[in-house]
Order: sequence, then C-alpha cells, then structure tokens
Amino acid sequence: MTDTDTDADARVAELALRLDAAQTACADTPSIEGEGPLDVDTAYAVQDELVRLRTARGERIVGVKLGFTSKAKMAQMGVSDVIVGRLTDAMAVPDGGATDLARYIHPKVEPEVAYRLGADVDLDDPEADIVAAVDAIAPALEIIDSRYRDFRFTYADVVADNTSASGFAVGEWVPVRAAADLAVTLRVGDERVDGSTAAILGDPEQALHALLDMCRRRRIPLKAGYVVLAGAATAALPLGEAEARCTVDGLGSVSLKGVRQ
Ligand code: OOG
Ligand code: MG
Repeated sequence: MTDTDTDADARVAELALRLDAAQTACADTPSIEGEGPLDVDTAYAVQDELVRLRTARGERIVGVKLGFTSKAKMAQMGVSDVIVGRLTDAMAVPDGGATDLARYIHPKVEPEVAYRLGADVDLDDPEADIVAAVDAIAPALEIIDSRYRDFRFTYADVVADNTSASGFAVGEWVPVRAAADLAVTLRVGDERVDGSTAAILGDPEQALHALLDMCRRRRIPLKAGYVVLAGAATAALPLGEAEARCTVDGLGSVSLKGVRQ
C-alpha cells in the first residue's frame, strides 16, 4: 500500500465517523464538498464504511434504496443522476406505527413503491434477471433525514451520507404486478401531494434495472428477502407529529407518524 492509499483510507474512515456521529447525536454537519472536492468513488467508499459502522453495532442490512429516480426529486434537491443506499433493520417502522422524532435532525417523508426480492441476484451473471427475482410489491414511505446542515448537499455528499436513508415503512405485500402509471398520493397532516408511479423513471420496474446496474458498479449485494425502495414519486414533505400516508392506486396504502416522547 502506498502512502496515498493510506491517506485516502484515513479520509474515508474520518468522513464515515463524522456522518455516523451526526446521525447518532442528531446534530447536523456541514457539506463535505463545501470544504473540498469529494469524488463519487470515494463517496461510495464512505457509505460502505458508514454502513459497516452500523452493522458493527448489530444492525442488519434488510434492503437497498434508489434515490433521484424522479424529476421532482432531482429538481427539489438540485442533482441529476440516480443514487443507491442501504436500509437496515433499525430504520424499519411498522405500517401504522410511530417513530420517535428525537431520532432525526429534520426528517421528511416520501411516497414510494417497494419491491421484495425473492431470490439473490448474482451481480456477476450478465444474464441476471432482477425483475424475475422480485416476488412482491407494496406501497411504501421513506423517511429521509440528511445529516447535512439545512438538507443541503452535493451529489457526492448525499452518496456518502447513505442517500439520507433513515427510516421506511412498507404496506401490505401483494403479488408483483405492473405498476407503470398508478396514481400516488402523499398526505402529511393537512398537506397533500399528488403524483404517479410514472414519475419513477417512467415505470418503477425501470428502477429495478437501474438498481442492478448501480449495484454491479458499486458491488452492493442484492439478497433474497431484501426490500427495494424504487425512489420517491413526488417531492418530499416534512415529517412531524401528524400522520403521513402514502396511497398507491391498486396497491393500497401505508402510514406512519412521528411522536415526541
Ligand atoms: C436524498 C434521497 C432521495 C429519493 O427517493 O429520491 C431519495 C435526499 O433527497 O435527501 O430517497
Ligand atoms: Mg427515497
């Protein structure tokens, strides 16, 4: 190993510790790229290390998520390419359940479609069929909570921060069905946003192909039982103590609410 490799590893470890501390202490941190450039490969290395810190504390990886699969989200956050992050069991909120707002810095919720993998997907098999590996579909809510100050970040920043992943709830799983243009509604208290699953790369199934491509490039395993969040169909809304509910026509609905204990 050269000194440059050692320096690069030390930077990755330091950035992961900084983001991990921001998450565990619920204290925001400035944009990394505000201080100097961060390339996307390094950003994914930071995400790997961040996830390793969580699994070292006993958390289990239970899925993966895509971000920025819709134009509404890209426009809301000012970025222009999909990103992939990891979900752990500590992020799961039961459908209809409550999540303690003290766990978050400035949480928002997004309406999503979730797929469940019924089989491992072999990243090294060029013929691998991720659509065939999916065995169920459900409406979902994602809670995003950027660890960055004011929710402001660059593309590499948000990749390093595990794509703002911090919570998710999945509605009832139903057998996989076409979900190309289903009406989607997100309600949070009195606020409401309407959209369509067509906003997710034209068809959420396309998100599965984008996911496989990203996971091959980034060597992120896709395992049987994983929940896959295909990405938000609309812009996100702030999460508070009111109920948040996502309804996807033909799939049903899922809800959660924030509580202050
Ligand atoms: C990044 C996560 C984006 C989605 O569904 O597009 C995302 C963020 O906006 O903080 O999860
Ligand atoms: Mg999302």
